[in-house]
Amino acid sequence: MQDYSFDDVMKGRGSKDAPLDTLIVGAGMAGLYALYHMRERGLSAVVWEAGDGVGGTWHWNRYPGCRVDIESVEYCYSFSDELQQEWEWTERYAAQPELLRYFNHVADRFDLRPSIALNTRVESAIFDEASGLWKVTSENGDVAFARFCIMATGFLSAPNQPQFKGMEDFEGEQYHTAFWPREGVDFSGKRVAIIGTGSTAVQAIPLLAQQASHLTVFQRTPPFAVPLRNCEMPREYLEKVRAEYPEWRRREREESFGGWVAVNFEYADLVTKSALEVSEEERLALYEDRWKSGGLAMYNIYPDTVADPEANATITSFLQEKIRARVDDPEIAELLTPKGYPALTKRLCCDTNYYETYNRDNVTLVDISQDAIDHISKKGVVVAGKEYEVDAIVFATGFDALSGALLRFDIRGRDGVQLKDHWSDGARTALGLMASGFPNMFLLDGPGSPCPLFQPILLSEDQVRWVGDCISYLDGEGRSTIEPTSGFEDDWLDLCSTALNATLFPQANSWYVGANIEGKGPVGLAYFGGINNYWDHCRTSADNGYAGFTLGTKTASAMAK
Ligand code: NA7
Repeated sequence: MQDYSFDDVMKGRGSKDAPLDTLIVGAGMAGLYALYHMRERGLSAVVWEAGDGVGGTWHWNRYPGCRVDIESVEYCYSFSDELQQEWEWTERYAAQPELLRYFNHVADRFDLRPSIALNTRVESAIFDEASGLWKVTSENGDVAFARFCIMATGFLSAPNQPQFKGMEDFEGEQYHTAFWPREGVDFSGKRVAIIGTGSTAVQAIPLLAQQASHLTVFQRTPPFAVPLRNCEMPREYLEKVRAEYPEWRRREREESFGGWVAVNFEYADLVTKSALEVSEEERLALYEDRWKSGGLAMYNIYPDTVADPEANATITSFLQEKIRARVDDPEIAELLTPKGYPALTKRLCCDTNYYETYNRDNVTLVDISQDAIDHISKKGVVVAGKEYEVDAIVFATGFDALSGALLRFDIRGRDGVQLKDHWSDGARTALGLMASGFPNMFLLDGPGSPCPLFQPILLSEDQVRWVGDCISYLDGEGRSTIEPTSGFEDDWLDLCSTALNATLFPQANSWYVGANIEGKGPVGLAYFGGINNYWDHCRTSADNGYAGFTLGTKTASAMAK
């Protein structure tokens, strides 16, 4: 692996007179493929990446237990069959180090590194109307100009760090799971607090409990967690999927959530019935089968479980009983059993010995659903007048999802309008791909896309192709800019809201709908109308000369160049 200096990456590229075709922000899963694809199209492309390595999510999240909860054979790129055939996944669900190796391998195998400027955090991206170019500036003071800006900034990449009173007074150590020290942390003999019980905490808690002298878990909302059932990758399964990849990928794209096809090391049969159409016996047998399969297979089930309260109640009570059965102390079991919101509407967590961890003597569960954390003292966490003394606090408090990363730097479109102002009432996009007033700026896995309910690698691959086709179209037609009309953006927002409101998802305070961040949701932050419908909309627009978008001609000053 050889990384290149900023100057090497940018050599002779990206000036106002010789702009880049594309500047891509972020070297995670979406940005790496965007770079590959734009190059394949003969477009110039560079990536600016804030971190000192590639891999995005898997570069930053290094907390104990961090692993993907979509099967490894599915949670990987599909664009290169050679890559699919050669990468040797070692576990059914890859752990963070293996995923990081994979994305580094991709960067090397496709010779992407010479075009990736690491340690280059974007400070601003400003559309210059006179030239029709994006001017991008890094925190280091570097400047580049590009015809198109592709935001591959990640949908779970802006960590949510609640500001508790007194945090700065705490005398022990504090960590956020999304900024985990590279060298790891040794909690042996220490009293540790963890705040949050989402997917991240559910992965970390069993391992923290094994190491710490005592672990205190502060739980605001109990999650629904199901066993992951990770194991070494069965050789014959890997071979089978490799032999059948075209069909797996087709089904992932067309019939499922893009990577949640596998059940019991097989394709899942697509269930189209209502949960209420079948006998209780049949329904429970299917739930049991999915539960035994492990992981997100519980989603791959009667579709009305996410739309109809009565149908949902059947899976909610099934999962509640599974939780109670795993915890020895009935009072703790009740605290751990979610009530008051439908199962599946907060993302299911996938666990390895999560509930059993509460049967250990060195673990305390503190319910903060009624009495929130009051403050952090010098010695620990204070709730309802009681101080829990600890040596370290771990914040597993999630992310400002989808729009968060795009609002943490200065993006300005036409007339100097800032994206944060354009989105002051919530993120608005057309097709999840562009925002009105921000010409030639594309979003990958962004707000208004189906990303939260789809496998993000596959979605971004397909979005990148849409973007590539769009740029080729513009170039072919001699057009210099594309941007959605505000009417199209309004319509898309309406569609997102209508689709969302036809589901039970707004009933939970989750990142899916922005409700985990104060003042943000619940909003139609994503497209919940189904992946096939999503691509119908995207294709229809493209096939009709990008209907819903305004295409600009070259400005006089740009023509002169
Ligand atoms: P999540 O799922 O958003 O979980 C964050 C957790 O932190 C959740 O339990 C929150 O409680 C809790 N939280 C957040 N702020 C606070 C405050 N102020 N006080 C107490 N507790 C708080 O994030 P994850 O990182 O676990 O997972 C994100 C996704 O990554 C996951 O869905 C997978 O797709 C991968 P709450 O539930 O809001 O009451």
